[in-house]
Amino acid sequence: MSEPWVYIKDLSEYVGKEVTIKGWLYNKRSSGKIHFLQLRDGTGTVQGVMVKQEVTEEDFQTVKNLWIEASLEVSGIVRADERAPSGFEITVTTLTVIDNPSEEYPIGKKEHGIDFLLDHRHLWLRSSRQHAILTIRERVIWSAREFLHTEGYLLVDSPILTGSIGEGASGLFELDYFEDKAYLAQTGQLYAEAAAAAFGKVYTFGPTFRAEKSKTRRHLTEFWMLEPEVAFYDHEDNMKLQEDLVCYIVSQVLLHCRKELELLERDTAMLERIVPPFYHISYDEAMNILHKLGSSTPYGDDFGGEDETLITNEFDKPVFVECYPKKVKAFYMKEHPDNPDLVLCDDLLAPEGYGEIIGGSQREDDYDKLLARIREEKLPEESYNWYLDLRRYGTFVHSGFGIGIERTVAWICGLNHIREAIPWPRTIYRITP
Ligand code: NSS
Repeated sequence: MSEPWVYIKDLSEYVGKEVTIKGWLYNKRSSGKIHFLQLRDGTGTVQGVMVKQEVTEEDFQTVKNLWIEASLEVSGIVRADERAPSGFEITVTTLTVIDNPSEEYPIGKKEHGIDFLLDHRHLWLRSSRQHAILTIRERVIWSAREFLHTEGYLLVDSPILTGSIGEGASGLFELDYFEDKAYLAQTGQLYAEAAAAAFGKVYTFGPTFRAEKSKTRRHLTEFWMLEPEVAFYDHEDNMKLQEDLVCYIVSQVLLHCRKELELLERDTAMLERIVPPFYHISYDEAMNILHKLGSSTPYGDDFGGEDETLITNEFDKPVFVECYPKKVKAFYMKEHPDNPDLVLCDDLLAPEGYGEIIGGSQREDDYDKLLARIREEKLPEESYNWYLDLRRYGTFVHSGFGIGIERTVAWICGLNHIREAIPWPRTIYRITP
């Protein structure tokens, strides 16, 4: 191979030059004397035009027998072409087959059911749609981390194997740990709180696990969560940080991922609206809205996915629902100073029916109240000794939240199910591939 190996995304720098692309055959069609090869290399797709008279007879015949997803090295001259989706085309000069599959690629042009696609997730990832979604996912993560880094937050990784229950005893994955039991982390929060006492502004980021038997379009058993925690931030400061972070993420996706949003046919007008201020309603107000809209969820319950959808449909931007009843929320949330039945917390609901993408709260910093809550919830007290130390030694007002990466990606991409927002979705029914 004498021509330089280049990536499809960089073709604009090689107009008029001969280059080599290494990749796969995404699609092909022929019109007797010309083959049109759709080539992809992970950075983009480009059409290779192979004219019978301009290549060897052998290369021309070879293409006739190629299956979709054959791996190839294709050399040719780069031409600017306004009609081509990428803006470029390659006039093929030579072609080397690395591997021509011995059978037809299982994912074809016909519509496949979702189970078939999920069973073939390892191949489905090669589609341009999945490429667009995962490119946006990467931008969501990158921009969130960039925002926090720039604002002086320290990333403090939290363990996945833990001995303390983070959110609640239901929904735990439990495993044998030598002579003992361990849990897969539901959250990094408790560790983030310890880190906030050490370093002030911190966040954790990693996979988290919930053994919830929820079959909804919003639930995975393994999902990625980014959890900032800030010393001396109260409930209000906490919501402001959430608003700023979400606005930054959306603005960065709009700035860098136009092509991907277009491919997904996402209505970007709805995303352009994502600027401060977001709406704020109390749990009580949310209940009133729901009851007016005919929901039968009783006062005092947590909202289901359908309730959240109903609420968000009333707003054209994200909405914070604040101060839920204590009994439906986790043990660590701070009791409301004016009403001991409520806690200082917020759920941030994304618009267009998407619902909760963030759960956050001010933390209970009073030793006695926190211990009482641990006992009320019948959590194993001994495993919270270290957590209670944070209230024994220099307790402090602090707040934080968790933003679910997949729910955020599903919303920004306009997906109707969360399973496409993660490369390898895990749900109650799926642990492979
Ligand atoms: O349970 S949360 O509401 N809150 C926490 O875990 C806190 N410990 C976070 C904190 O304050 N540091 O979950 C937070 C977010 C929630 O809003 C969703 O976006 C996402 O995590 N989440 C999920 N995504 C996908 N699947 C499931 N099952 C799921 N559960 C929560």
